Order: sequence, then C-alpha cells, then structure tokens
Amino acid sequence: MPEWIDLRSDTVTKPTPEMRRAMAEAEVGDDVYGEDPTVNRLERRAAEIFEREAALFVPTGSMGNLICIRIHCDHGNEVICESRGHIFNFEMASMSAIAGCIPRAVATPDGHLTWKQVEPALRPKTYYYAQTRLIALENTHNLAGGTLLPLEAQEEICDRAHERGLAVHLDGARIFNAAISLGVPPSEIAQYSDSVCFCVSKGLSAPVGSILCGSAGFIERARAYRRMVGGNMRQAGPLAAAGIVALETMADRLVEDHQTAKRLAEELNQIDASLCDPKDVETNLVRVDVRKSGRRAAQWSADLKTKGVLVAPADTHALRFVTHRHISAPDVDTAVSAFAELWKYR
Ligand code: TLP
Repeated sequence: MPEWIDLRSDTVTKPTPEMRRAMAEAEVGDDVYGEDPTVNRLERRAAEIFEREAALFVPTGSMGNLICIRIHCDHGNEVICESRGHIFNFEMASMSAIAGCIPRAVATPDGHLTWKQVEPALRPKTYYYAQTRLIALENTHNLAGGTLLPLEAQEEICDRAHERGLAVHLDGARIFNAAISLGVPPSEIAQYSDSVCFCVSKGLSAPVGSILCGSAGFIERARAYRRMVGGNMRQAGPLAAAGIVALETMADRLVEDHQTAKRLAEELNQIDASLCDPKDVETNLVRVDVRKSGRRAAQWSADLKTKGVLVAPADTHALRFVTHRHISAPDVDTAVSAFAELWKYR
C-alpha cells in the first residue's frame, strides 16, 4: 500500500494513541437502558461545553441532522437551507425521504445565509403553500470552502426566525474549526439556534460519532427518533471514550490545520492566481478552481492520485483540499509539487 497524502477529508483522521487507550479501558453498559457510563459522561460533557440542558450521541452527522429536522418539522413542511449545504447535497434527500420535508434552497455567493436572503424565501401563511418551519445553517460551510458564518448573521436569522415561530438548526459538523477561527467558544456560535449537531469524527480525530445538543425535552424526543432510524448503539462506551478525548484534547490543535491550509493556498496561488485566493481560506478547507486548465476536477483528482496525492472534487471545476492532523509541512510541499508538475503539462 503506498503512503498517500490524503487531502480528501478530515474524516480520514485516525484515533490518537490516547484515544485508543481510553477506548480499550472504557467502562460500558447498555446505552438503550441509559446504562453506558462512558456514553453518559460524553453526553453530559458535550451539554456542558455547549451550555445546553442535554446532549445525545449519534453514529453520524447525517443522522444527527435528520433527527433534528424530523423533530422540528411535520411532514409537508419546508426547510430553508443554503443551496450548497450538506443537508441538501450529501444526505441522500433524507429530509424528504424520511422526515417528509421539502428543502427550499437559497443560493449565496459565499455559502452563508443572511436574514435578507432568508426572508423572501419564507412562505406566506396560506393554505396552498407548504409552510416554512425550519431554517438550517451550516458553520463552517463545507462546500463553500470551510467558510465562517459571522455570529451577527446567525443572531439576526435566529432572532427573526424565532419572532415568527420558526426553529433554527445548526449543522456544526466543524463547529470547533469555526470556534478557533472566530476566537470564541463553540457554545457562543451555537447559542442562537434551537439545536446543534457537531462531529467528533472529523478534525477532532475520533473514529466515529456526532453529538446533538438542545433542551432536555428536545433530546428526549431525539433519543426516540434515533431508535426509529436505527441509531441505537448498545455498548458504545469505547466510541464515546474516544469522543471524550476528542473534546478534551483535540480542539486547540485545529489552528495548525488552518495554518497548513493557508500555506497550501499560498503555494497553489503562486502556481496560478486563478486557482485560489489565500484570503478565502478561513479554516482547514481550500477550494481550488481548476477551470482555467480546461480539465474537469474529476480528471485532476485522478491525475493527482497517480502522484500519490488524494484530493476530492468539490464540483465539476473545483477541488477540495482538506488539511488535518496527518498532513505535515513536507506533505504540503509534495502535494504542491505534484500539482505544479501537472499544471505545467496541462
Ligand atoms: N462531510 C463529509 C462528506 O459527506 C462530504 C466530508 O468529507 O466533508 N455536515 C457537514 C457540514 C459535513 O461536512 C458532513 C460530512 C456531515 C454533516 C455528515 O457527517 P457524517 O459523515 O458523519 O454523516
């Protein structure tokens, strides 16, 4: 097996030695009876960090988002989301197929909704319209390039939505990256929304898992819906143990991933300024526009793979480079040289 430089996602991060030890030693019980002490500890700690009444451990971020949408909405309701949002593009239309909702996708230049863009998408309260029930935000925004939704924009959307009796869900899969970049605790970013779902399985390096936070009543319902969608995990203690290590020890180092991403963008920009603007890099994702090469992102991805560099297409003409714990400074140099070589002979 060759040593890949794997820039496809931060989901590829492997558990740290401390996580593996904690997993081996985790106390376990049947979580369906509420008796797994390690899962209970993780949920209590997450609720504490996010300053919410309760939390729930779920296997994936996709399941967490689905459960939240299902609780906030009735069948036939509309969910306003950003057109490049994860829940709209990568979750197998679960909000429609399972939760019975219809997405109303709003396109924005930078992936981030403002109240000015949301308001015209609200349905009037007339019997022949599907009724708007939920606004779904994403911070950081994955497909837009790991961009940050400013706190003021979130606050305004949430305040205006709440005045109209609408709920707001935050997909905070990478909220710890957002927190580092915005220089605030994650609780501050999530404070305006009714629910938040974040992942410990991305840059935080735990092998599996996401966590929902909300009111005690919301989490009680979420526990029931998790069962409905097959998300119960019984002796999940070892997974939760890794999650605890992730929460306690892995957030601060994300700044290194952001610095690596910035340097990667600077070097790619030196090859050709059309590829990316380092100023756009706010966290650990770099969107690289290969349009000028006349070749599609999928072709670039295949060509880079022949040089040992794994990068996923973000859309037809853009690649997404994701930095994480296993990407070192020499890895960036190698990836950039491989890219430069291919660019020269494009
Ligand atoms: N994102 C994955 C892929 O699905 C694209 C990745 O490699 O970035 N919300 C956001 C914003 C996400 O980026 C992801 C995963 C999820 C939710 C879903 O998490 P999982 O994979 O745990 O279901």
